[in-house]
Amino acid sequence: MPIRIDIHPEVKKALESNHGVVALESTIISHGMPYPDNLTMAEKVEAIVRENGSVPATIAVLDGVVKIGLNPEELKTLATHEDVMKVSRRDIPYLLANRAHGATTVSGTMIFAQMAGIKVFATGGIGGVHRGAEETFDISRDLEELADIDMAVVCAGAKSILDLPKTLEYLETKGVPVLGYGTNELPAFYTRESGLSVDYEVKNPDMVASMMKAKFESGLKGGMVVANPIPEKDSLSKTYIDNIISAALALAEKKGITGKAITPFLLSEIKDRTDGKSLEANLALVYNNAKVAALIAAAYANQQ
Ligand code: PSU
Ligand code: MN
Repeated sequence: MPIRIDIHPEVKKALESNHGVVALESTIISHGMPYPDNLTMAEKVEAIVRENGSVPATIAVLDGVVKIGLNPEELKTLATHEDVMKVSRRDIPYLLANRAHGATTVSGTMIFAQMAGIKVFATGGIGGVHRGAEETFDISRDLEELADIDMAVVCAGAKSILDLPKTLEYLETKGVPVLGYGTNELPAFYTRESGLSVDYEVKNPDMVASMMKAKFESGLKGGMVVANPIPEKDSLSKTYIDNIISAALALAEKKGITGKAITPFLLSEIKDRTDGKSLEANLALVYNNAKVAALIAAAYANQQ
């Protein structure tokens, strides 16, 4: 049973004519936000990528077929269907063999984007080393794909449900540069500050494109993180959100939630505890990342 990959004609044409293409994940749609905000978000992100000179390719698996670029009806299925798996690398064999629906995490999306030849990916936040990982061993597969796959991943850093210093150490071990987009501080998703430094500050899309070219053409293997801070006006107060995250983490522990369920649980718990303010911030940072990724994809296409 060969893997079936269906590349949307618009994406195919863009790839063939060396036009910028931005991969977009689908776990954020099916498991990261409630309906209908998730669908509005998915549509708006695609529009923003287009407005900024690239073609969007939202990636998911429907009935066991890998979709690179979705039509409006397929986006709606992902946003509303009850039975959509959260898919990282280890879930792919089951998903394909059983012709199931799957929403791809950063890990899953990178794998399929690479198969299609896409080099730039926009998301909200990447997975990383979880707090308490020294006990639980919970380290997201996202970090391994970043280590292996030639791709620039634009995100708003990672939220403090993770252990950010350990996540940075892990990325260093794996040879993944963390670039701050217009900042030398690692953004922490809902906030612009984390107290931690990025490896290098980049000032514009061309600088990122040049580093991508240097890394990918030298055969070094692996990706890079482009950490793009949430716009000031949309950011939340650090002490406010950190307290809420701590409470959500304590509840997850009390309930014994582990594995792939923990990130979606925390996201939904944080949303409820902030009366939706975290969701507003999440939407704003995703839009900001889509824009920057579109500009980077266009700049990278220009340098080819
Ligand atoms: N972080 C967020 N929002 C998300 C995710 C992470 O702020 O929606 C999703 C992404 O799809 C990411 C995945 O790849 O969670 C990581 O899951 P895990 O921690 O189970 O590896
Ligand atoms: Mn995990």
